[in-house]
Amino acid sequence: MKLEDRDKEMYDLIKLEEEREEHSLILIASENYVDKEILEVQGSVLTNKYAEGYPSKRYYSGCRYYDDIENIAIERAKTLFKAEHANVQPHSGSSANMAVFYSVLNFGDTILGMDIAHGGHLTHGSKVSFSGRLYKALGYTVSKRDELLDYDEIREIALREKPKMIITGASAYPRMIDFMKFREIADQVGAFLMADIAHIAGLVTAGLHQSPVEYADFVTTTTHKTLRGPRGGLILCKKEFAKKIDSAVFPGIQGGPLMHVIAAKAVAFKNAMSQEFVSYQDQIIKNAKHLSMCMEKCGYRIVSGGTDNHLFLVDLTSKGITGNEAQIALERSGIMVNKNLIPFDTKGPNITSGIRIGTPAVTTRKMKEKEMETICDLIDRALKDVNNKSLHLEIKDEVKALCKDFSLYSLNH
Ligand code: DSN
Repeated sequence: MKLEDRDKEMYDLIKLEEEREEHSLILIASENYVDKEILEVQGSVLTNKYAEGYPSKRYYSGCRYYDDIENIAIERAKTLFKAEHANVQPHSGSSANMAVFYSVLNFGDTILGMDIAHGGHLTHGSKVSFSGRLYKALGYTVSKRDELLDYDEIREIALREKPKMIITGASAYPRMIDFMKFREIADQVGAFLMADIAHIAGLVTAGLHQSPVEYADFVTTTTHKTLRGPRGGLILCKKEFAKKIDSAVFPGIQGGPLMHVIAAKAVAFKNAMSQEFVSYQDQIIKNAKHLSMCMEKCGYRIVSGGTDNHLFLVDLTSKGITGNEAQIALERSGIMVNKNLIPFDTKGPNITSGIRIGTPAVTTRKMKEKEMETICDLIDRALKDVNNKSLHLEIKDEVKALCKDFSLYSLNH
């Protein structure tokens, strides 16, 4: 029996979501559209099996093909990132980060990560996450002067506080990160270095952002952002930490691996080795730079003056609107962004003074600089009158027409 007949309620919601994705401009920096084969693999029979353990060391029978699948995923991850060891089992980026902490830290140890209000992630030491509750978490910020990472200041904090682990990587930082400098700082204080490249993983594999693999003891990432794979996590590390990482993931913090997701990760890693993927990453950056420049021309202040990667932050203060108001007005217009704190924000995380805009998903639709100009115009019109619902409905129709020319269904990637 088909889903439509068996559970019409759920079938209808999925169809509605398909329509939303097809007809919206997705500018949420952490989202993307996966290839059809990723959907196929994730929807396969591989979802049926328990495969606790690792290849050749499973706890259940019947894992013959799963060993091959996981080995392929591991080998591809190692090749793609030029890493000594890969663990492909983390269910998410948060699990990957948790496993790294669990592998070499004791509860109560000091960690130093990027403050979430300045672009860091929840799991880099926020008080509301396990990372800030189980460990003594300290944060570094961007500089007030230029809104960039200030490596001298990070060094000062590290020398003073002597963290056992330094965390680099961000969820909302529009500039390149110098992982070599972080390594130097970590070495000066004898700290482990973990680089969370969830956002920039695709740029890293394409050679468009410095790779942390050579510098960091641990590299974590999600597989679904710029990397355009299934929703999941990955840990890369030096050989010396391989055993510790594997046992921290299983049985440390997880039970059975999601083998359908691991197979889909392997497919994504293979896709990421292609020249087409490198060109895609290059276009993501070109689009982000162009869109941020267009918005600047329209009078929006761009945090740090622009972007080097796939995202940028817009400070809405001078426009007299909050990030929350902007998010709502844009969603009504068929444009998806997220409200985001800007450095030294005076508003809270539910209101914010800014929005975060990213170009991975629209670039997957094959949109280029010309479309970024159209998108800028659509955003600007919607934000000029955040309470004008009929205007937003008009814009939504224009968004739909633009999306039709770049239909997801016609994509052959
Ligand atoms: N929630 C993700 C983001 O949007 O950046 C990070 O995990």
